[in-house]
Amino acid sequence: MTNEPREVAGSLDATGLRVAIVAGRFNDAVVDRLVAGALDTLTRHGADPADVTIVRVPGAWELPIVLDSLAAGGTVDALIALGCVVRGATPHFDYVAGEAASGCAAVARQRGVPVAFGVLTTDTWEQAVERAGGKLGNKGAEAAVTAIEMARVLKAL
Ligand code: INI
Repeated sequence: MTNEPREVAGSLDATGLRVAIVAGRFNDAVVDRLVAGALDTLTRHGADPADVTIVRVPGAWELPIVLDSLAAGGTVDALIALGCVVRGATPHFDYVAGEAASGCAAVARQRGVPVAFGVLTTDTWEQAVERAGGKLGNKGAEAAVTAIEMARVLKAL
């Protein structure tokens, strides 16, 4: 008998997974495309739309508190954070983008529920559009794939 390492990997099968998408309304023209990309990806991978909850919040700053509440509720296998923060000419960007990122990471670590980070943080509006179904793909769809894989990894551990 050979000794083989135990290898754990997550499939991309979303059948039966309960997923919540939390999306900021700020820059909603872009964020709505991220939501559509995430939803399309989840259902293409087998998720039942009835098992997907979409929660809208004012902006990226508000994402972590709602993610935390959903994770604490114990009714979701994975969370997807979607938003769009455009730098413009204000240092506000750094606070909003920074807190969104660290808050999402904290929820995942503290609650043990994966949080896929699909928050665009760009210098310009054009860069955001390119990443929301434009020539550089759809960050919402990418986040959905990550959410599925991480939900499966955690279930397989
Ligand atoms: N929220 C965003 O999601 N994106 C932004 O680009 C943004 N800018 O630029 O200010 C933004 N600000 C609002 C913030 O998320 C909060 O909703 C607000 O500060 C109230 O708490």
